[in-house]
Amino acid sequence: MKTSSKGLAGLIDLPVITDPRGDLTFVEGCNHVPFDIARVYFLYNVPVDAERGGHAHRELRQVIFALSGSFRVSVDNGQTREEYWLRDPRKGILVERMIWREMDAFSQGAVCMVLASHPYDEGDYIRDHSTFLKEVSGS
Ligand code: T46
Repeated sequence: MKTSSKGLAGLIDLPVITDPRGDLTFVEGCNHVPFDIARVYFLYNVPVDAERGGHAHRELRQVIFALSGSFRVSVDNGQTREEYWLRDPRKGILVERMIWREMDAFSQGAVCMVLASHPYDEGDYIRDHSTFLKEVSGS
């Protein structure tokens, strides 16, 4: 697994096979990402002024990629906030549990792919920032 971390999000670098027909990138759960992939979802047709995310997950771990175009992901652990720009389909960010995330600045036609460690469960979401701050600080 090629993962590095310089901050709140892990950086995932997927392999690429290049030949005259173009590039091929692949991803295997528990190999290129540090969990079994239970769900994959896509965000597309996103208006350039849209803001997505605005929540944290109690258990869910995810890796976020920009398959096409670019967008910004802001992550926050309750103490520190960092921004990452995704624009290369081979490079993703690992967002661990109990990290608040916001996504914006989508380019025209951007496509976001997310690999998730669990099936969808609305009960795993914390959609209120003050609740997040209380839970992440353990109070
Ligand atoms: C995240 C960011 C990066 C489902 O029914 N199944 C699903 O798998 C997902 C992801 C969503 N939904 C429903 C729940 C809502 O009624 O789709 C609706 C929109 O979801 P939400 O407002 O949470 O979408 P985003 O783009 O703000 O957040 C999504 C993920 O939910 C979230 O886990 O980290 O993308």
